[in-house]
Amino acid sequence: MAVLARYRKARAATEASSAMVAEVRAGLLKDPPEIPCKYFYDDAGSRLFEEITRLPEYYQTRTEERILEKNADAVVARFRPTELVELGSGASRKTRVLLDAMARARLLKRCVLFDINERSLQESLRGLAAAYPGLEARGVAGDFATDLGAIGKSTQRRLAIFLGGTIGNLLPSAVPAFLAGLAALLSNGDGFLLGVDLVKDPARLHAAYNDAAGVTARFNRNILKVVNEALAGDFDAAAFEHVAFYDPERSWIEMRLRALRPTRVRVRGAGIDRTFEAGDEIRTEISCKYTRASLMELLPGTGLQLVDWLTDDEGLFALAVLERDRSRPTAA
Ligand code: SAH
Ligand code: AVI
Repeated sequence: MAVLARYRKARAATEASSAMVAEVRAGLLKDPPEIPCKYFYDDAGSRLFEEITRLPEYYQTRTEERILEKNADAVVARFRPTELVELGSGASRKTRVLLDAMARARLLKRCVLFDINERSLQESLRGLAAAYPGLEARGVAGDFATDLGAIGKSTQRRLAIFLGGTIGNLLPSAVPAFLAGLAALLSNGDGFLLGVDLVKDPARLHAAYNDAAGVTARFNRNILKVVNEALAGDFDAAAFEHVAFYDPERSWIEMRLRALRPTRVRVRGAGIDRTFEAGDEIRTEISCKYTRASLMELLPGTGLQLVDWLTDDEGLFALAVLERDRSRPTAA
């Protein structure tokens, strides 16, 4: 059977880069300044994230994979999907656990990957095309906060997945609208698996974001190189140190870059010229940690309801099994 593996961009490159100018400018003018975390993921940043997933301290990836392996057949039996849709797909390794379960159930037909990094999409699509002959695989490159509509509706029964705890990188206040946007791509009774990192001992969280090998620090500083390259900036990454701490009031990890000495920065493409004093910080990421209850608070009005909650023995990570509300009319 012919293999279809293609990808397209949700927005023209010029539009995406003018969005970056506006976002980086607005972020750096904030007090305290910030750079949106989606800009971590150029090719080097995506490789560094993959390295993070293999670190002994970063329990998230391997824990989620084990939960998936244990439950994939049951999830597939429940929703009987013929099409898998993955947001923030990255290297798409865990994707295969579900594709295998769909293939075992003789349901597998289609797969849609959505990611901001085009190379990750291309490599993942190539890998899936080779591993699953006959799979109709396509990719959409875009920002899941704004471009989900580019995925389009489907007549297939869909299972959407958003793994890795990436939902935690959105502000909780932005999550309901994001979930409603995702629900609009589904039909009544379709499923959605959402990976959430759970509230736990702060020491465990601290270790996961301050690994001994310093990979997370390199990942964090890489964002300055991304800004320099895309927007003619002159950030000296060596003048900033990695900071990551758990904020128990907000239940999130916050990553920052702290200036080690006074440093002047110009980002010509974004019209920025400012000095950071020693100790000044730029927020680069939040990573929210949830409980079943705090996640459920975000669901009303989204069109999604929680039908199962799958965790590991230590309660480190959870897969929320959500269903597109059957009582709602499906959007046209
Ligand atoms: N799902 C994989 C990868 C998680 S890393 C896993 O569980 O291991 C987060 C992924 O989301 C990366 O592949 C990154 O490129 C992508 N990403 C981050 N912000 C994004 C955004 N705003 N829109 C689309 N993709 C994004
Ligand atoms: C992709 N995301 C869920 C990761 C996280 O843990 O928030 C990104 C990351 N940041 C530091 N380490 C990993």
